[in-house]
Amino acid sequence: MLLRIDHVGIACHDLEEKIRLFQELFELEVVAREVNEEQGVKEAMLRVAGDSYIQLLEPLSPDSPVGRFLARRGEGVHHVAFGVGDVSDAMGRIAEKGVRLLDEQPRHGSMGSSIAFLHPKDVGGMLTELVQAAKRK
Ligand code: MC0
Repeated sequence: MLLRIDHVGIACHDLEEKIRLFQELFELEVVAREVNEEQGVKEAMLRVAGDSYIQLLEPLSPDSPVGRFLARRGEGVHHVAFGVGDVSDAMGRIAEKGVRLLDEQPRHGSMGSSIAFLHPKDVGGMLTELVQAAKRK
């Protein structure tokens, strides 16, 4: 079902500062930036290799998933995202195993992807995202 680790999402207070840190430490390149109002984040994708990324996430408000996470736990790993071929199919197969889906329908994710989140309490404490990458033109 899973094709790859698509990205690791990292919550931060200051996106520009963390972009500089990751660029400097690991010589990564920013390949996309986006404001996602629905998810309440400003984010940047830094390519690690192939189709796997570090995603840096700054909340748009304290009352957003990443804002609440920062208040409760501080900066750090917020979620792990797995690449799948068909996100609706993967959601259905995972829901059948009793895992709570946080999204009823796939939503818009970075770089034109379709995404869905799984409840962290049903995945060993790890907020998990499924990602179907946008079709390459
Ligand atoms: C909360 N919990 C977490 C967690 N956030 N555990 C692991 N990792 C996290 N990131 C734990 C809490 O500590 C709590 O445990 C329990 O889950 C329930 O939390 P809650 O009180 O319901 O807290 P809320 O209201 O902040 O909701 C958490 C929840 C929410 C995961 C349901 O953040 C959510 O729906 N997230 C999905 C959307 C999202 O995260 N979007 C931002 C990234 P205890 O033991 O205290 O009960 S958007 C993104 O990444 C896009 C742009 C993309 O990739 O393309």
